[in-house]
Amino acid sequence: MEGSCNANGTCQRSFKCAQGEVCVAPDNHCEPVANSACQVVQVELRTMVVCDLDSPQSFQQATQVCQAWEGFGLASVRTAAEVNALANLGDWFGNWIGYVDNPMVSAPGSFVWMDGTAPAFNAWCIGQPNNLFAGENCVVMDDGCWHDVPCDWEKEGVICSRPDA
Ligand SMILES: [Ca+2]
Repeated sequence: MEGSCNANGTCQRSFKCAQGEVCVAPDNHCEPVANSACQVVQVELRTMVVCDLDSPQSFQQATQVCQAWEGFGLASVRTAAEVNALANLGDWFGNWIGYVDNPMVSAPGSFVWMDGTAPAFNAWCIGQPNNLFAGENCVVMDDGCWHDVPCDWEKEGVICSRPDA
């Protein structure tokens, strides 16, 4: 549908591309997301997008992968049931999620969810977080538990969710 999104490629507030489509500039139309490595999955009561990409991506790039899906960002994971549901999805070698150690908003080592979810639940792997490389401010979910890792590490797995669902 042409003219449905803004010149910068983002959808207008009143219009959303169909699930699995993104707004594409400069014609401002919706078309299927180029990377078919992403799939929409139901995780407990939430809708998530799980990607097993063809090439490794940094945390920053993974954020953009999620933002290509209207309304989505890197995922929050809120319950053990969600962790279990996600454990065998995505990429075997790790999946970026939206949990970050941001010294600007909390003490070092205090991770926060990018979508504002209260950090009441965690699923750290044994011995994590350990800030091993003196700056492990991003988090990868791998085989059902979480590791803090440097944000410039590259992973093929990306998990996205919406803040309100
Ligand atoms: Ca670590």
